[in-house]
Amino acid sequence: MRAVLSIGSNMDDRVELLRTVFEEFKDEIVSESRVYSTPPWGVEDQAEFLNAVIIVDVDQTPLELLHRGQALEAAAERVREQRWGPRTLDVDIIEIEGFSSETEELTVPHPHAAERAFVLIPWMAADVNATLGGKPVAELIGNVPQEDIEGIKVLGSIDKL
Ligand code: A4P
Ligand code: MG
Repeated sequence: MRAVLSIGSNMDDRVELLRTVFEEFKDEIVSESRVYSTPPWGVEDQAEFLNAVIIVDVDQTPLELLHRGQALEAAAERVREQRWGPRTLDVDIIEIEGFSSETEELTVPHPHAAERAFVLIPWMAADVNATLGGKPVAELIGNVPQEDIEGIKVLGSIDKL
């Protein structure tokens, strides 16, 4: 099963926290973006995030993959205080090839992906032909506010950070 993961951190050692996800999936990564610094979306009064997108091929069910991401969040001592608020590590499943779900536990495709430059820009970098809901990600990027895009900066590949 092929899945697109969006990972983010805006607390503690952000690079090392993102690295735990790259490490966890190292044998299953098909493609990955570099790490980006991104202005906070949703709740703007919080620290800058680091974000990346990883495309994985896993021999697992969607819920098993979700739980694997949640185990990484737990290992990062993730506490859930505020919606869209600060977090040590967030592992979101953006899309799973040939699968959709609308339960509270797992909503895929991710309902906010199309509005989020911090997802779309790294995703297109990992897969230039990516589509979401039948639309090219490149086209969706054209619909997000310009200021969201302008604030995003490439930091570099995880191996070099
Ligand atoms: N869940 C349902 N669908 C999914 C999915 N596709 N992937 C469930 C992952 N989890 C999914 O997750 C709460 C529940 O969502 C889980 O129990 C899982 O079963 P959560 O991560 O605690 O909370 P949330 O509802 O996703 O809200 P959260 O995490 O507060 O917001 P988001 O939507 O994850 O956004 N700005 C920048 N620049 N970069 C960021 O990374 N992240 C957020 C958080 C806000 N602003 C940001 C960033
Ligand atoms: Mg989340």
